[in-house]
Amino acid sequence: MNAPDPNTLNEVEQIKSRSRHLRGTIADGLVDPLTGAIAASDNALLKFHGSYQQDDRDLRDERRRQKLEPAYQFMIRVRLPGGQCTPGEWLALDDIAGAHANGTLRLTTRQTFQFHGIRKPHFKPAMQAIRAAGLDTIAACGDVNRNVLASANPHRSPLHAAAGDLARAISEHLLPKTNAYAEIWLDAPAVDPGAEVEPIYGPLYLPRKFKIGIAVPPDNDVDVYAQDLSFIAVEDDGRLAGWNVLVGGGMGMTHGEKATYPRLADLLGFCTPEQAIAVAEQVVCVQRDFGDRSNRRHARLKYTIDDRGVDWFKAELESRLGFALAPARPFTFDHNTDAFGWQQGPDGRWHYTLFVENGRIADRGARRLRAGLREIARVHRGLFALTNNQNVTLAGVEADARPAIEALIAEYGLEREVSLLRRNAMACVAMPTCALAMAESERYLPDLITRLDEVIAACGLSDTPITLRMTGCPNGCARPYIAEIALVGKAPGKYNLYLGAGFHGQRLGKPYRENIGEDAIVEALTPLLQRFAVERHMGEHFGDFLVRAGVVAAVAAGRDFHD
Ligand code: SRM
Ligand code: SF4
Repeated sequence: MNAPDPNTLNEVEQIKSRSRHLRGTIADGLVDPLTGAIAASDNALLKFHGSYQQDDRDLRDERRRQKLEPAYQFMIRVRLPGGQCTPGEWLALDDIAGAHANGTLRLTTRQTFQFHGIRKPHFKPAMQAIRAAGLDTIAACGDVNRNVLASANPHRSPLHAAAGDLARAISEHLLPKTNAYAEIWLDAPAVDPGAEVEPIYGPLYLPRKFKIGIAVPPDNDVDVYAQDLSFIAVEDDGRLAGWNVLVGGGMGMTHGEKATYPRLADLLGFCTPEQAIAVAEQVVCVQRDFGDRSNRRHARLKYTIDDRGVDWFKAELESRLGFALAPARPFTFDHNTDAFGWQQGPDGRWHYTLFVENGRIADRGARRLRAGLREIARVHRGLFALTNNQNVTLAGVEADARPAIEALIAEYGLEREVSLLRRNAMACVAMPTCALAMAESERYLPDLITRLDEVIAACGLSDTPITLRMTGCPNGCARPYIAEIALVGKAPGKYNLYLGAGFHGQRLGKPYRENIGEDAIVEALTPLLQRFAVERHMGEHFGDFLVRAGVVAAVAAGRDFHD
């Protein structure tokens, strides 16, 4: 393990180094009755435990006027590799949402649950309830390997099952080993932090977050090109032959800072099923040793690879592995979206994918999503498989169990007629909980889509799938730069518009308009959709058309994104 130069460590690295393996003073902060917050330095550590301190931004101005501290609250993110959740776990998480959080569950773009609006007195009880449900939140955030994604629904095929198994195995293998989580949240007896060892991460953990996804073609639902490390299943006669390996994807950037950019992952080669865990570990270790610990905006693996070159990275990885990756095998993706409604799997069981607009599970109006899914959890004998697009699949339904589930879907108004544009869209959380949001996203995209649907219908494009993603800031939590239409928050009510990405996430979009509001967004898109309707080739996707028609240039590499 290379020791980083202590003189160049950024502030978060210094907090980590003093933290006694992620303990800091979190435990003291939790019982401090004078504030709803915890110490600022503990905020950096809290992430490793799967939580962020936030405040309700809708209330900020009013509380400032009243000279009150912000309405502090906590977001908790569950670790759920492969997005697999049993009905019992669903019921327990639903209870926690009601007892400790804001009464909603939020399905994320990384196949797990978030709770919002947890006040300090409820914080530890919520964490304990999650553990009592058999789940945890360890490393759901922080400078470590995060929730590992897998193509949704392990019941769909043996390859999907293998992807889910690998997601769980990698997640376990790369968990931090510190006892801090058990001590702070679960009242476990304290151990001496000085005697603890993090065999994979070392004392400073990683320079930045690290993300892994595992895909089963032709679905690119995990968006392999956006992950730090991806595995793509390669099939041989219906069996898993191994995995293609990709490295160096990422979405986050900062407006106006050209040194930051989204980047698509590079294909490195192929490994056998037995080699996959070692590959994951050693990719993490290379980044641990060479990632930038002085500048957090330059600390993701994508920059390590761009600075040193893919060939250097592959050689470093292979020297640590002690074997060379085989040449990558052919693969084909054709979409990164979900298939909705009932589908039958090869074993005869049924799977029902439910559209959850922007991942928010709440009881609103006639569509009582939270109550309906709770009732389904009481009778469902299969899995709840969270998708990578903020939706949920009721997986593994026996034919004789279908009618009961269908009756509940109807009773709670869960099935909703929505346009293809809406079904394939994603929005990040943004306001009012996200501290970094510059504009609305989850709360606003539904209304914008209603307007865009009219344009799309007038163009006769209602049956043409187009991907649209919105985020409230350039960090890219809904992976916008690989959606055919992307809107990225710049200021309240204003967005940058990016166009021309590949339909299954294989090409970055390009900046098209800056800092525009709703009318200008509709005005910019309308003539392009009209041209697309008339001039497109058979089967051509919107993003491909825009590049062919010269509306935007294809982005060759992330570094060229802003030009
Ligand atoms: Fe994210 C930070 C929400 C997926 C890139 N993300 C945040 C925070 C925690 C804001 C903060 O740091 O204070 C957001 C909390 C909002 C809230 O109130 O809940 C947040 N990110 C989300 C979620 C919930 C969006 C959603 O609508 O589902 C997703 C949770 C994933 C999970 O379950 O683990 C989420 N975030 C992503 C993705 C997509 C992905 O991973 O596939 C990305 C882009 C991919 C990538 O990492 O490159 C992403 N989030 C970021 C970044 C920019 C990272 C960078 O390299 O620059 C930040 C800010 C940061 O890390 O400094 C961020
Ligand atoms: Fe917040 Fe920005 Fe992520 Fe949206 S993209 S959740 S606004 S950090």
